[in-house]
Parts: sequence; C-alpha cells; structure tokens
Amino acid sequence: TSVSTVKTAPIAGQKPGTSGLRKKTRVFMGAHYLENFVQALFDVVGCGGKTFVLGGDGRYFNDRAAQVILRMAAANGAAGVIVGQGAILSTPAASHLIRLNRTDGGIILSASHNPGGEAEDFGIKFNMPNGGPAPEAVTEAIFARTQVIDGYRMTEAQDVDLSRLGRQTLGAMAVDVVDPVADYADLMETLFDFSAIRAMFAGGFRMRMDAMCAVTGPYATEILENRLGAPKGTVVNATPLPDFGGLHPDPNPTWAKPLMDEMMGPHAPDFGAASDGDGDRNMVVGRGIYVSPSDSLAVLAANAHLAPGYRGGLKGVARSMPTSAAADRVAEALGIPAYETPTGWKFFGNLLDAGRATICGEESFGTGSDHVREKDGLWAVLLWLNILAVRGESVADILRGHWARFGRNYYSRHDFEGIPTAAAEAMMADLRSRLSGLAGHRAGGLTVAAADDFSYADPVDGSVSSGQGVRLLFEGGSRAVLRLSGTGTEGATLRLYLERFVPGPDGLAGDAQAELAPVIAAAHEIAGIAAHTGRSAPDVVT
Ligand code: VG1
Ligand code: CO
Repeated sequence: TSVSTVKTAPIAGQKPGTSGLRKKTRVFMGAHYLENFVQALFDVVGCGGKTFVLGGDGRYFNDRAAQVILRMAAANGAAGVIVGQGAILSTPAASHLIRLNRTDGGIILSASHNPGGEAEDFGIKFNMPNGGPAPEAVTEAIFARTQVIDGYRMTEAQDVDLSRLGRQTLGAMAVDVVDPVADYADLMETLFDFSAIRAMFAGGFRMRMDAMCAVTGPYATEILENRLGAPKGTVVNATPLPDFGGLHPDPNPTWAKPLMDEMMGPHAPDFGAASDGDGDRNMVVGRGIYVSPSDSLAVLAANAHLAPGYRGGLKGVARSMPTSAAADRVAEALGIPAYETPTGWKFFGNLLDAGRATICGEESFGTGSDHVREKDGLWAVLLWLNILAVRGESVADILRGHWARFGRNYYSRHDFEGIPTAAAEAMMADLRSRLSGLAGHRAGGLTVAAADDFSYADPVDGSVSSGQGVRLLFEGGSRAVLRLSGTGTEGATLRLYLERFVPGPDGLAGDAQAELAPVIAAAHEIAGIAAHTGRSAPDVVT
C-alpha cells in the first residue's frame, strides 16, 4: 500500500442537517465529494492513533463508501476500524459498538428514512465516543473545514474483504470485521425479560414486524424469531436491499400501509411494528389501533419499570419540543424531571450522559434510552413486548387505560413536501416577523395566548440552540408548531405539529384529525400556508 495526498478544492453545501450530511446518492458519488467531507471530519475530530466504528444501512453506495473511508482512515493514521460484516450496521448497533469497544467514535452511512438507490438519497454522520450524534459545535466545525479544504489523504490498496469476519490489515491499520447483530442482540437480552416474551409467543401471541427491506431485518429475525421463538415469517421484508425494494423505509401509516391494513383488518395479529432505513425509528400498532409516537413514548415511560433493565425506575424523561406533552404527564406522576429539547437525537446526548434522563423520544417515531446514544427502533418494540407480556392486556386496553389515567394529548403531524425552498423560507420568515404581535389574535375560533421561536439552553453544557421552531400556544392549552425539515435533499418540507389536550373522562375516544380541526384551521390562517406555498393539504399525515 502507498499513501498520497490528493489535491482538492472546497465543495459548497456540505453542511450537516438534523442528522448528518444527506444528499442525492449521485452527489455523494461525484468527484471528491465523499472524500472532502471525510477528510474534513478527520481533520476536526483527529484520526492518528484512533479507533472508529464503521457501518451503514446497506443502501446503494454503502459498500463503496465504506471502502473509501477505510482507505482514508488508514491514510490518516487510524489505529483500527471496527466494521460490521458487509459494511452493515444499524444506527443503534453502531452506537452500541462505539460504547462497548470504547472507540473514539464512529461513522454511520445512512440517509435513514429517506429512500435509497442511485437516484435517491445517501448520507453520512459522525458519532462521538459516547455513541451519540456529534453535537452542533462539531458539525459546524466540520462544515467550516469543508469550506477551506485543499487535499485529502488516500491509501492505494485493494478492497478489504468485508464479507470475512475477523481481523485484517490495511497498511498499518487493523480492520476488525464483526457480526453486526450479535453484540446488539446480547445487549437487548440484558434489558428485557426474554423468557416472559418467549412464553408469550409460545402461548400463541402473534406479531408482524415489517423491516421494510432495510437494515432491521437481520436484527429482528435473530432476536424475535431465533431468540424469542416468534414463528418464522413474523419478520417480513427482512432482507436489506440497496434500494429498499423500492419502498420508502419510513415507518408511518402512509409508507407502512400494508402493515396498517393488516392491523386494521379482520385477521390482524396481536401486535404490529415497523422500522426505518437505519433501524432507529419504530412504529407500533395494536390490533385495530394505531399508537402515535408521542403516546408510545408516554406509555413506555409509564411502564418501563416492568422490564428488568429499568426496574430501578427512570431518572427523567426527555422529548423533543414538537413531541406531545403526554410524556410530561407521566414524568409528573412519577415525580421525575421532564426535559424539552430541539428536534434531533443529538440534543438528548448530554442529558443521557449526565444521568438526568433515562428514556427519550420524538414524535417522528423515535424512542430510546440510555442503553445507547441513538434512538432505537427494535428496543422500543422489545419494551412494548415486555410490557404486553407482563400486563397480559392488549395494546388497545393499555392505551385506553393510559388515557383514562393521564388524559389524552390528541396529536398529529402534517408534512407538506417538495415546497420551493424560497417560498418555505419566506413563509417562516414572515411568521417569525409577526410573532411578537400574535398574543390575543383570534383564528379558527381559537385565541393565541403566546407565540415564540423555540430556543434551548442545554442544562449540562450551557450551549444555546435558537430558531428551533415556531410555537403557537392557544388559550385552553392547544398548540401548533411549525418548522422546516433538516433531513431532506430536495426543496423544503414544512412540518406542522398539532396538539390538543383532553383531560377526560369524556372525549378520550375521538378521531385525532377531527379533534384537532380547530387547531389545524388556526395554524393555516396564522401562518398563511396556502398563500405562501399554494398548498392547503398535507402530503403525509402521522
Ligand atoms: C426528522 C425528524 C427528527 C429526527 C430526524 C432524524 O428531522 O423530524 O425528529 O430526529 O428526522 O431521524 P427533520 O429535520 O426532517 O424534521 V432519522 O431516523 O431520519 O435519522
Ligand atoms: Co433513522
């Protein structure tokens, strides 16, 4: 092998968003694109003598990108890289391997819930030695470095055989190819009562796990079918494919429609679940009943003590700002703190590291705990299974019981996709300029009590993140939140988050869209969504 420095020039737009750098795959495949970003990353976090974890969700270009990164890591003097076999690692499994092996961080190749393929999306992100996504200060420094970069280090060598388990070398660097599933599955066994869940399956309990042709397939098959004894075929779409079989690996009622149809149909199994491209998201569905992610977080927080890993109770619960306040009510009842962070898992890292929060969640189908530093789709599914096994009730009964005890936060998110970026930004700028005068304003039969742009001061390190989403708080406690997505690769996506609390005992069994109609109308009127974007109806409703 020989090492050389390849001359390059800055490439515009290499700014990581909510969760790493995401672009069209062909952009990533362009000359020097991946290399520039990876060198900038190594320049910022340091590479000489360090060890890293590397893997991705198996989407198109995952394997090629992994080989490039290995050659660059060797050229930059890394001591070793731990790679999932076939360059495959789910995001939570990568987070676990970083922590288990105490590496200096890890590189995850994924655009998560975005479609994959040569004409679709690719992504890369760096995780810190704690296993969590790099905080804003680090991603900003990487972006700054991409703007002045003039060369990158590259090893000339054959591809590493990533199909073969065990140690190989690339120049002076050790490459350890590991089973992507085993360590993660072992971790799950320490957290959950596998014998109780196994007994439940043996007793005839049936579930459908839709892996959406993405990375969760091998993990779910090993854990649910092999270790927990669920019938063969419980996991569907179980083989990860470079284009996810043409599916959109986003586990929500729109993109996981076959699962929803089955769960709402006459032959529904007891429990249904789906996961996303990189395995950190989950959707759970009961027979005939959809569990909104915000409700799922609240139910998991209220029942986590039923699982061995959480028997000692929770230190605190954290949720992203647009997530419903259902989890806050549980925290209050448990007498533990509740935290409200900006969107994106990186904001939970400090709370988890400091032992202030045990369980975290986002309305976007993300839940997780301090067992890793990422959200974890299969973890949520297993915690639900553990709870179902102990309580012996249906999902519907558990959810209704939860609402009866805590009240119900009706909740929905409306996404407006593919809006011209300028129009979306103009709409948000216009709204922000009017915030200070909105109190007392009436719209859609509601009165604005307060309006602001969410700003978060991290209680651990004091860092401040502002401009994190416009909140319209109405008299009576309803709320609408508006922000633009930071994970897309084309145009802009407007996210409109809607919430209304009903204390009960009456009015708990309504339809979310109907219950939220006044809030929806008020948000449209105040923000002028149709006037700015020409769109009056959302593309995706969750
Ligand atoms: C979305 C979600 C956010 C999530 C992020 C990454 O971000 O809203 O809650 O953390 O995706 O999830 P945005 O900026 O598009 O709203 V994943 O599973 O795509 O890594
Ligand atoms: Co994801």
